[in-house]
Amino acid sequence: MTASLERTLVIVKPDGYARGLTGEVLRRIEAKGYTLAALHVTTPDRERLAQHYAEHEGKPFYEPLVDFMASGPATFVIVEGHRAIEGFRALAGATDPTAALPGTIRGDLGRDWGLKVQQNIVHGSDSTESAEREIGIWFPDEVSALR
Ligand code: RTP
Ligand code: MG
Repeated sequence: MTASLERTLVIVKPDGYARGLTGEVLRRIEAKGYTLAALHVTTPDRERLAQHYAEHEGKPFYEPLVDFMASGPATFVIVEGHRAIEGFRALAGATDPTAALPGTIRGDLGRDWGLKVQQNIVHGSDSTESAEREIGIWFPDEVSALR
């Protein structure tokens, strides 16, 4: 194993699930050559969402973000591959789906709906530390499962 083999936590958020875009997102991840190491569908509970989004507590979009994320089923995925954290962030595109470049998940499939929070289809961990922290929240049995 080389140091660049990484795991990242991807979430197809409730908007992506409700719009039937889960398969399209997973297709892009697989087409890029990353591995789907674990996957489950659940409506996220507020307690774990508060842990997941702790860095955003107090920001104007925090409460709408937790409400949105708790609003319905989402798909949680551990994605594996060399430099998968940066690679998935590139696939996802910019946070604001209006500004996200065409060719990215958010740029191709997302838009601004005029809501208090950006509904932007996917989440991807932003560092190795975040990835391991987030995997520990949503996949407690997979904490040291990197193959
Ligand atoms: P993510 O964590 O979901 O992968 O997205 P990100 O790093 O690109 O964005 P981040 O700054 O971590 O924000 C987390 C999520 O909060 C929502 N958000 N809405 N002003 C807004 O309306 C706003 N700002 C952030 C988005 O759903 C974003 O993905
Ligand atoms: Mg983030």
